[in-house]
Amino acid sequence: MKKFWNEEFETLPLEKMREFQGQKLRETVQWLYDRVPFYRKKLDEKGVAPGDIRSIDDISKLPFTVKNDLRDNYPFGLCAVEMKDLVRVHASSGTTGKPITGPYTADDLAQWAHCMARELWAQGVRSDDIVQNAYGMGLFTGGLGFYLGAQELQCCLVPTGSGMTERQIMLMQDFGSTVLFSTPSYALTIVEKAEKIGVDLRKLPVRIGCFGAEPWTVEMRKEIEERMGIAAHEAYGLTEMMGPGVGFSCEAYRLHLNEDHVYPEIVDPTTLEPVPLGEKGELVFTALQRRAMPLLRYRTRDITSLRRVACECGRSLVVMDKILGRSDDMLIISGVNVFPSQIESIIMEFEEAEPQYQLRVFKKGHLDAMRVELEAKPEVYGRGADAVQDLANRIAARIQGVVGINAPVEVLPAGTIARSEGKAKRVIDERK
Ligand code: DLL
Repeated sequence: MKKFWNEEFETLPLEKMREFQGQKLRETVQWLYDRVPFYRKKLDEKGVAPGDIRSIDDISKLPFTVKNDLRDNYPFGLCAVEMKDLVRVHASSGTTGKPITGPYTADDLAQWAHCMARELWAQGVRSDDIVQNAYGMGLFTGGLGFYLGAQELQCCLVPTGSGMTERQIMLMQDFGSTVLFSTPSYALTIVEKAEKIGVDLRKLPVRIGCFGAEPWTVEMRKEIEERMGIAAHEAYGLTEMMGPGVGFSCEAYRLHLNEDHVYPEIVDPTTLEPVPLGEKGELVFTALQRRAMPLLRYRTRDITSLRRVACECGRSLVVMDKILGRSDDMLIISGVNVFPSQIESIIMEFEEAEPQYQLRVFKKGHLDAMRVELEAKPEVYGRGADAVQDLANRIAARIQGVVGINAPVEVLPAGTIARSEGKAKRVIDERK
């Protein structure tokens, strides 16, 4: 039984990997210099010629790319190929204005399928699986990206898309789905609905979940695993780099990056200097093999760290820690940096709390303040108002102790917090 989808690259020794990355970087820089005026100008300004890129270490000579560069060149200004050579365009909406486009050549699409196949294989998906794809199908890369992977493995794909949760559960029962693809928050919505209508998902054939597209804590993973009776795996990616397929968790639940396709760096978001392995900073990616719109040193805004680990799964691919949050989601409450995921971890420590929460950010004088809203398990409400208030007080005290901020906690009536069908909205900004 083969252990890896692509043994050569998934287990390539570091030195060989770096050699390969260097060669691909050189090709990509030349490709962009010859075809994309934006990059030619940027490289000229830095005084860097494609020939100066001799090894992967030379990446530090290259300019960064930021989200605004994509917006300014919307929709296809950064494309390195003609429109006739594109076979697909995805896009991500973001919060404001024009979307970010993700164009693919036929070869880019094949690479994407390959990266997705590595992921699904590592997570235990096989050709006899019935996979229910509940990621949004459309411009979002989740649905069609996972479709490509499932196709590559020749699974039986059920493209439900997200939403219509009762129907998801019915199909899961009727078709005997063995794998679920969705965001973690939507998986939780499915669990909750199933419990409500009296369906025990743990008794169904579903055994693997491939969840991603938003931050979630280890505690949240365990909760979903227990309530669904599955192994909950992780997918990481972004539209600008292909979509899902950038990183995937293995049997040891470590998230490996496909670093032969996307070269990762961690930099200090203010100085843009690289930080040492294991230290937190902003994740930056360079596309090494793409042709339609490869980006150089793209600042993702995601905050995490990288590690070189002798992983028991046998992969040598670099390991990425959980995404703590995005630098633009980072809240500064009474001078303390707070990521929603830190609050999630604390809430999940409390058995009486549901894993449903929202952070409301508002102005208190000149400073930002935050209120935490969550729901309690039904039995807590049964114990009366004092029990509900007591839970709120204990969570607030724990947040004070761990994060060091004074944030009021409100336990809302069951079902008040909007349930997610895609990416959950955790922060409600009332500052404007
Ligand atoms: O979310 C691609 C994707 C689809 C990944 C399905 C995994 C599964 P975008 O919509 O462009 O692409 O959003 C990218 O989502 O920069 C992170 O902030 C966040 N994100 C994605 N995966 C994870 C994850 C898709 N596993 C942005 N953990 C990224 C934390 C994640 N954040």
